[in-house]
Amino acid sequence: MAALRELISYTKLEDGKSQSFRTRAYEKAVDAIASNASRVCDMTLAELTEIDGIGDSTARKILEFSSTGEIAKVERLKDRFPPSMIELMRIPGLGPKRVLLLQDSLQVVDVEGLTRAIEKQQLRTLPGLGEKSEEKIAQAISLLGLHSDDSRMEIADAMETAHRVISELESVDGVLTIEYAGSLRRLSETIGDIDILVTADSGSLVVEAFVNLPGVTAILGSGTTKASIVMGDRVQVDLRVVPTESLGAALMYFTGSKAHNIALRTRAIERGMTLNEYSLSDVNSGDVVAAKTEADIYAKLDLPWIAPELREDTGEISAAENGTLPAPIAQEELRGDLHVHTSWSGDGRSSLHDMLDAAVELGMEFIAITDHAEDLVMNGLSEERMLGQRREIESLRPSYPTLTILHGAELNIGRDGSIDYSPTFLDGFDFGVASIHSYFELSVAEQTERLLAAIENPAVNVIGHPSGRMLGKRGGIEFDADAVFAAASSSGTALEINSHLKRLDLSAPMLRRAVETTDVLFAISTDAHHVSAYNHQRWGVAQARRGWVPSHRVVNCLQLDDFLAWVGERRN
Ligand code: DGT
Ligand code: CA
Ligand code: CA
Ligand code: ZN
Repeated sequence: MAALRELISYTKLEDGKSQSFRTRAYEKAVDAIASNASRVCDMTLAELTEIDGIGDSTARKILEFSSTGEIAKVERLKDRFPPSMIELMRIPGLGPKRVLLLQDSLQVVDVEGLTRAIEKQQLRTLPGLGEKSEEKIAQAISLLGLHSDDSRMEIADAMETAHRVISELESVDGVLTIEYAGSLRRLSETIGDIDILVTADSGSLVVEAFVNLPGVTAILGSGTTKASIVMGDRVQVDLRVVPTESLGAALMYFTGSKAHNIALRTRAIERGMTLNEYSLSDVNSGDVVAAKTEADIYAKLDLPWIAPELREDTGEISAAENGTLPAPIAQEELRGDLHVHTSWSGDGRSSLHDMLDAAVELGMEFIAITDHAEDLVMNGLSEERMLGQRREIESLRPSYPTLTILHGAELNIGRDGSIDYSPTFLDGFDFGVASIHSYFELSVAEQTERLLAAIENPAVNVIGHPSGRMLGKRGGIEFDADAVFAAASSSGTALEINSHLKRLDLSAPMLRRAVETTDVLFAISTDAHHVSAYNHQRWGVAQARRGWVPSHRVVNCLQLDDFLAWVGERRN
C-alpha cells in the first residue's frame, strides 16, 4: 500500500532514524497487506486488526486513508519536509539523520542543493561527515544518474517510459481511458516529467497499481486520485485519475502549456466564464458550460480545437480566431513514405519484401526505397548492389499492384555538396534523398553551400534530416536557413521532416519560419530501418503540426498522380 510506504518514509524523517518501533510496525503491515488477498480499502477496523501483522494504530491510519484519501500525519509532515528530501534518502550514505542535518545546517533539501554543497566542499564540514563520505555521496549521485543541472529528459526516452507505464495500467480493473498530457503531448524536445491522465471506476486501484509498477524507485506522493513516482534513476511520472465527464477540461489543463492555459483562462473570464481542470463554467451560476471534450471547451470559447503541439502561446490563439491556423495534419493524410531502408544496407533490419508487405498493410499508395549510397563507409551500397536491389524491386512489383514502388537512394552530401555515384548512374534511380552524414564542424557559409548544391542537384528530390542533429547528442550543422528555404522553394526540392524522436529534423521553429517566409515543400518521412518504425510517422505528423505545416505543403499527402508529377519535374 503506497500511502503506508509514504508514511514510513516520512516517519523516518520525523524520528531522525531509519528504524523505530513505529516504522517496524508499518513495515510489518505492508508485508501483511501484500500477502493478504482481500482489499484492505473496504475493511472495517475489526477486520483490519484481525489480520496478522496489523496493529490498532496502523489499522486506524489505513481507515483514515480509505475514507479521506490522505493520512493527516503525512500531510502535516510534508509541510516540514518537502518530498525531495524523501528522494535524498535514496542516496547510499544518506539516511534520515544526515538528510535532516543537511536541511538544518545547510538548508539543502534536494539533489540540486546537495550537488552545489558538494561542489563548495560544505559536506565535509558537517559533524560525522568527512572528505571520504563527501566523495562517496558525490559518486552515488552520479551513479544514480541524479544529475542536478540536466534533469530534463530527451523526448525519445520519456515517450518510451510513458508507453511502458500506459501499457501496464491498461490491464488494471476498471480503467476506461489512459492518455499522456503535459510537454510530452505537446511534443517538446525535452521533458521535465511525464504526466498521465486516467479515467477509471476506482481511482485508488489505479494509484495502487501505479505506485507498484516495476521499476518504481520512489513514491513522491500518493492519494486516491493522484500520485507521483520516480521510475529508475530519475524519471518522474505524475498520475491523475479524473472523472469521465471532465476529461476534456483535465486534458486541456494538464497538457498546458501553462502560458496557453493562462491565455485561455483570460479569454474565459472575458466571456463571463471560469476555466479550470474540472470544467468551463458560468461565473455567476457556476453551471458547467463544457467539460467533457477539448473541442467542446474550445468551441464555447469561440475557437476551433487547437492541436496540442501548437499550445505554446506563440500566436496560436489569435491565428485560430482569425482562421489562419493551419488545419492539423492527420496521419491518415499521408499516402506514402519517402525514406525507407531495408536489409540491403548494413543497418537495415527488415527485408525489402517485409518492408513492402508492411507498407501495403498500412495502406500506403507509394513508397521510395532509399538505402544508403556507397559513400557511407559502413552501410552504403556499391553500384553493383544497387542494381541488384533494383532487379529485386522489379521482380516484386507485380506482387504489389496497389503500391507504387520507387527505387531511390539515400545519397550522402559530401564536404563540397557533391553526392555519390556518377550522373549517369544517378539517372537510373526513380527518387533521391540527400542527407548530411559527415563534416558537422564546417562554417555556416560552407554548410549553406553544401546544402544549396544538393538542393540544386536534379537527382535529389528531398533533403533528408536537413540539420543532422541527434537530440541530446549533437546539435546538427549550422546553416543560413533563409537561403536554404528560398533555394528549396524555387527548385521544388522538399525538406524532410524526419519522424524519429531522436531527430525531429527540421526543428519546429525552423519549420514555422520556412512556412511563413517561403513556398517550400516538405516530406514527412520515417527513415525506417525496420517494419516497426513505420509507426514513427505519427511523430513526424506531430512535428509538422508543431511547425504549423499545412498538409498541402507535404508531398506525401499528394494524390499519386500529383506526387509522381512532382517527382518527375525534378528529375528531367
Ligand atoms: P515539463 O514537465 O517541464 O516538461 O512541462 P509540462 O508542461 O509538462 O509541465 P508540468 O508537468 O509542470 O505541468 C503539466 C501541465 O499542467 C502544464 O503544461 C500546465 C499545467 N499546469 C501546471 N501548473 C500550472 C499552473 O500553475 N497554472 C496553470 N494554468 N497550469 C498549470
Ligand atoms: Ca510534465
Ligand atoms: Ca507534471
Ligand atoms: Zn536514412
